[in-house]
Amino acid sequence: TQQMAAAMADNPTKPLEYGEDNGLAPSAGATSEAPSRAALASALSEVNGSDKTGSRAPEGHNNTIDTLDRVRVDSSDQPMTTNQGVRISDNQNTLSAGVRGPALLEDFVLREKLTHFDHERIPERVVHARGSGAHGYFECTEAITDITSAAPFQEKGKITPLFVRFSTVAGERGSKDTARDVRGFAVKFYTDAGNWDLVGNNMPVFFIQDAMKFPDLVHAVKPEPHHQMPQAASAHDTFWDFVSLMPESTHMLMWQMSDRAIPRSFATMQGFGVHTFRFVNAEGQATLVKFHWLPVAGTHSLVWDEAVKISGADPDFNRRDLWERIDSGAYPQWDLAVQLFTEEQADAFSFDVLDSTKIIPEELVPLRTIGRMTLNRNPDNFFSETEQVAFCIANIIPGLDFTNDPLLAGRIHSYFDTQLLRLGGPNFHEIPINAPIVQVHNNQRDGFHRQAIFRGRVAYEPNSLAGGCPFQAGMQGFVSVAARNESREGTAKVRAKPEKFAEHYAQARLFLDSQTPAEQDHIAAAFRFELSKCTVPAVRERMVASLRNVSDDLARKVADGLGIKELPAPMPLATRQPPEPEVKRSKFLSLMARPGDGSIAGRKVAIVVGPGVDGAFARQMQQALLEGGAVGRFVGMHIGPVDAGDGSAIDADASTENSPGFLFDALVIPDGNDGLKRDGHLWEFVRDVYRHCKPIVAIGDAREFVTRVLPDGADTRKDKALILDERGSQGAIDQLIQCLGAPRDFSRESDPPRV
Ligand code: HDE
Repeated sequence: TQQMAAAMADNPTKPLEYGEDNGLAPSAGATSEAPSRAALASALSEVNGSDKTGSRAPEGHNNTIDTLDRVRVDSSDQPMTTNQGVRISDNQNTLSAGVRGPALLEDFVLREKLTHFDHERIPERVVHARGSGAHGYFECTEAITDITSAAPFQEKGKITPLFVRFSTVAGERGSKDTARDVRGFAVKFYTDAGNWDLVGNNMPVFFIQDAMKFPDLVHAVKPEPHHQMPQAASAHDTFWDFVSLMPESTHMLMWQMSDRAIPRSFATMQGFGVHTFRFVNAEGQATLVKFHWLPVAGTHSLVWDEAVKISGADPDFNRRDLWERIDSGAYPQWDLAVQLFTEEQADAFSFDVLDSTKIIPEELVPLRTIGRMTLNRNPDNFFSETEQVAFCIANIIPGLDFTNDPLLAGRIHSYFDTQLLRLGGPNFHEIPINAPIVQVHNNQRDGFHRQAIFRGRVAYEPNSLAGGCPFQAGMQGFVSVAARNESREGTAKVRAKPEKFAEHYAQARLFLDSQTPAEQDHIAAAFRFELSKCTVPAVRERMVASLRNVSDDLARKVADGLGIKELPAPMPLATRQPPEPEVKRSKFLSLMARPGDGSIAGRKVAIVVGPGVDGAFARQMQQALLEGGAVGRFVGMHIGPVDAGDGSAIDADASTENSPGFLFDALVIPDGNDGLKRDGHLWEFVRDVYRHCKPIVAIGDAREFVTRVLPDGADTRKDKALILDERGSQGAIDQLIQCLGAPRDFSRESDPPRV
């Protein structure tokens, strides 16, 4: 697997694209030890039985995604051509009748170039427009053949290639990464039984119970139609008007107002399949299942003030982080865990497992880890891969099936439908990033942009002229589970929901009560912020009335922040006798519950280097961080060489102007550094990093500077993330590394922030 991981990260053309020879190659930890293409091919076929003939690969193995190599283009050492492959002699001047004469219609080079340009844009996704993608693989760590015949889970050690796209939901394609929003977490498994798309989010529930409400929800959260504001934000009247009238969204609102809506990194967020699905074994027996992705790096988020500032300084914050993690070899990883349960168990729950506004508390059904996903290769081309990838919840494989979740039903329709417009016709499955690694055989023909050349005169079935091929696979193919009519009340046509769907608040309470006090404060502050942006008082009050059904304490805090003196009456409940919940407080719902493995991989630290800096310490710190997979960047008053105190030069690759402190996970100010202390940016660095509860290291004379800049009442003795030490001490480096790998300690926080 190690070999496999390294092999799949290889892109043999990359060095040339970056111009490795002229020193433009990415420096920090560029993907190392890339084996040759031949080595890759043999490693893959050894591990997976790579097989492009379209027949099934040997049992327990699967084909590979190296089919993409067919379409990868490397233009180094190549002359420029038209789209017809005709070499272009001059790419500067239009063909004209004389140097000052009119352009000629016959200039097919110009016309092709402009026409292609004119058609370069495709519609962005109607939701989840802004996304970032990566290639990787799934490794099965526990075969569950007794439960499912789904290809990826048939053998321990089996590798399945995949492509992942993370996204925000409301913002447009060019919007910021750190909006307060749900994140999409969509995984396309290229299995040897066809493509399986697990199209999930970083939150386990959704705003609505029925697909019928989806267009309303999206219209409410998107920029308001008259003036197209605000971009990538839910803090406006129409969103809160809608959700305050839809009590079923309350549980999701708790998640959305929590720090999960501003993840530090895609690599530090959980993913969820949200709906209840079915696993089906070879005997056709079904087990209900919920899918969870658990980040190996743990769950870590930003704080709101930080997210707001980052969105200005680096709107690509999460995208850049993902790219750099992969490029530097700090491959993001997640365990795939499942909750497995029976229909009988589901019947007994106080909530309905077909209701996507409910979780199944892990206390009721524990997680079982069955594999691990590793993202180890950046796309070669954003448009071809990340933009054109088409996820579809209907893409499932034998061993899986749906349930009657009414939200899921709408999704099964919607994803395929939307791609028809976005990707221009019914053949988008042939776009390389979407193509399965198994050969497609059917009698579908024609349509825009058809790539496959089907041979023969037969495009129908039954036939005798082609020997009956392609033939139906029968029980070898996808078979829907027969017993999946969960409608206990009969099958007469209705527009209605089961009774348990009418309870909307118990799990919102469960979530809130399971958070740490600091997280609860962040939730209250988020509600306050969002509702304070609403201009219609009735909307604010209605939302507070709804919150009273979750917690009077929360409602009071929010009301205080909005200047509402008297709490409105609680919103009437939709059910008179809400069922008693099984779990009222869960160990698993706080971000602190899964701090990760303590690794600092992928973290970024600013090491401040002004003239006279203790260069030996700065370098030692950088080296120690690098060994842990983190990046220590030398930040100077300007980029370029800085004279260290020992007469050497340190090369600053960032400046206090171009890389503000809030972009980093920690700040290190070594001893010496005189000039920098007169740089107002550095004062802001310290204040922001302190306010956002991130570690600060100050050595020697930097200690006095830092304590002067900190707000009144800052605790300089007990605060473990405030590391003030003597010059020459060794402890500071280890202390920083420990703090960096741990969740933030929010005890520094006050609301409002201290002066
Ligand atoms: Fe989506 N959703 N969705 N959604 N969704 C889309 O498909 C839709 C829902 C999710 O990176 C669209 O290709 C309906 C839940 C992700 O390309 C569209 C309903 C969950 C992505 C669509 C939902 C999701 C999408 C827009 C309610 C979490 C991005 C472009 C019935 C489990 C995938 C596209 C990517 C994208 C429809 C609700 C996740 C229009 C109708 C619940 C991660 O088809």
